[in-house]
Amino acid sequence: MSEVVSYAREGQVGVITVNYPPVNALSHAVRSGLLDALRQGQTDDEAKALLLVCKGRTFVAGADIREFGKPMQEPGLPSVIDAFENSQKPVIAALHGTALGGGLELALGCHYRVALSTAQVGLPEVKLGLLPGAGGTQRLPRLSGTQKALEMITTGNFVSADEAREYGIVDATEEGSSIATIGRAYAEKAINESWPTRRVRDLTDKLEADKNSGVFDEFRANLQKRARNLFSPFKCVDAVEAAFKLSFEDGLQRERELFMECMESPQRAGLVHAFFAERGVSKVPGLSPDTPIRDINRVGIIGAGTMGGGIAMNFANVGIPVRLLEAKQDALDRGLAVIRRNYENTAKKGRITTAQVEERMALIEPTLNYSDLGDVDLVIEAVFEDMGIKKQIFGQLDKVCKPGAILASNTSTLDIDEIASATQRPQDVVGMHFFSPANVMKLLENVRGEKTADDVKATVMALAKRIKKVGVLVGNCYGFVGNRMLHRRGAEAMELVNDGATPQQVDKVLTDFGFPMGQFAMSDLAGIDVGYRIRQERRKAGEDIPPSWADKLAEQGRLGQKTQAGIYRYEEGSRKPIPDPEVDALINAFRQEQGIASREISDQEILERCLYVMINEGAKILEGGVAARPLDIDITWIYGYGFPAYRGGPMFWADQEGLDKVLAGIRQFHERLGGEQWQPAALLERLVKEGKRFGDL
Ligand code: 3H9
Repeated sequence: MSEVVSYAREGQVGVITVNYPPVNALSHAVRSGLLDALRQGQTDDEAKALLLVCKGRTFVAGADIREFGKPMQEPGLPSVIDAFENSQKPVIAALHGTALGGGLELALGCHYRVALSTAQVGLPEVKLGLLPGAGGTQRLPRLSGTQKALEMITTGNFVSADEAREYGIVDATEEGSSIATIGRAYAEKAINESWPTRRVRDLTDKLEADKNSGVFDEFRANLQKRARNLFSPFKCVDAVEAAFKLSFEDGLQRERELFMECMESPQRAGLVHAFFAERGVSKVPGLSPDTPIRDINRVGIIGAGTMGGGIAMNFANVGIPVRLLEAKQDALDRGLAVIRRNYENTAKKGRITTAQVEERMALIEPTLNYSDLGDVDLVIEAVFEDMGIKKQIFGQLDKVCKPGAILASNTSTLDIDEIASATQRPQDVVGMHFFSPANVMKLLENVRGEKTADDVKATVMALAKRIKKVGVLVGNCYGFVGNRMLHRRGAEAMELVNDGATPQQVDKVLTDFGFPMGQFAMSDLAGIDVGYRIRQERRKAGEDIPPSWADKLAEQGRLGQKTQAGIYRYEEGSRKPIPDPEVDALINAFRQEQGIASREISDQEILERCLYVMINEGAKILEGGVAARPLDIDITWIYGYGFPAYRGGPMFWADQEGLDKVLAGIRQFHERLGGEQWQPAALLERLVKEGKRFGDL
């Protein structure tokens, strides 16, 4: 008998138990174990019905993703499910935790399903660039009807046990703590009431009812809007449509073909990389998982502007009280009003209740006094990027905060060690760089200073999870990982415009690549003054930052969306960037002033210059140890800057492109354009020489 699947009889019920931590994924061992156990159940004369149940935190959460891309070992999941469905004895699946993907498909191959009321079910394959490939696209619509099946399969979203019962996906839900007990009682009921072996494949009434509904065209049109660049959601629709057009067997065959197309797509590779990378970032090399964590029960935030307010919301959302400090009453009032408006808008969309709006607002306590930060466990400073002001604030915090409080800065570029030097406790100082809008964006770039204590690093990483962010721990340098690379791309985008491209051409190349927003539209969103102020800071510090046409926009008060004019113009109440001839004229005048001759720039050149410059910088970031692994960079870019997850992040994308090609491009730009940014990274040169990829590091 397999170690991961066991068979035992309890009364008249033959119990098949899967025990393969952490999530009972359908590895080769589990698949063969399931077939063995099923055979035992079939030949056990005392067993009148079979129960499939899982140990640990969840029912089967899907195929074993680690096996993707490797040769498939028999038995495949479809044949396991086929065997369950064809069992002569009724098979009952008892679900708890998350029954997902191949796990739910296995349950759909059973004759009845009972679920713990806290369970969730879903077919999230699309999030991995796949479609349900073990009958899910054929069986789910037979139970739930087309609309629901399409929704679940194309979004990958989970539904609760109660909803699943309502849609016909599970037959019953039960309260309780032991799924084995619930499952057994349900199986006994099946035996006592002589339930037949009801095969989902034979159910056709819901398919008949939906036959001419036109829902497929509607779904495809919808996907064109929300998933334009994605491959697998469209294949999901094709597969579900096959359930209507073809016999069950032919539908399965069609599903398999479409599944294999997805499996072989680069998007699948990118999304699976992103899945594991997201989990990988929390395992920080050199930081033991046993590192103690400081208690964080109350947080102070300095600055009630856009960032500070957004950061405060993250904590209030998970029930952590916040003291929000501002220098002036009117700024505090404005900040609180914005937070309230944000919450009320969320309530209007039905995502939270009006009672929750009040609960969350009550957790945010405004103050004008630093002395009110004496009892907080963590302070996050979120004032604008000015080293002098930040140092003054940290000096003040050092005086008022209790020993052991973590002092964090939300700086996006400045030196954490210099900020820490304003205190007597640099071991407690760390960067916590949130991304705008801070209550929405999932990335939290935690920056370790030279002296930051291990338990502080571990605490901010754990805190990221608590406030539902993805935390990446990075080293201290100008711009850290994310903005250091962004600034390279930003500067290159500016150069491209100097050379003859228009801002809208650059942005279109980036959005066609899959970024939700182009470089220049993003500058308008963040505010042109942000970059301007940073450049001015650096100029003040003696750096040689050349003049730019963006400086001229800032000086004219074209600050971006907030002034309805920046690099683009905006109509009242709209965020849609509209190209502005005035800006074209300003750029032309700038070119003339600087004696720059403009030329036609191809889209390919834009793409290569914008992305290769990032990859080169990413390689330098790895060389210097600012990011520990390529996956830390990939996740930073996916969650902080909207790098398309289906391309796996910049470093994974570079591996897919071929590092030799990328390096050749970088060398060519170095020769043609010069500049430190195009000096090839030694790491990149070494990898190419050794025939390796970033993924091999
Ligand atoms: C599929 O089923 C295809 C079929 O249709 C067709 C086949 C023919 N495999 O997320 P967590 C690991 S496609 C292998 O931190 P949570 C994960 O890497 C699959 N490993 O926990 C992590 O490992 P580590 C469809 C998996 O409680 C550990 O488990 N299914 C798998 O926050 C804990 O994970 C999915 O897409 C897997 N399938 O969330 C479900 N799943 O500790 C994907 C997880 O070493 N999984 N691991 O870092 C999830 O959505 C979440 O993991 C889950 C738990 C909700 C289950």
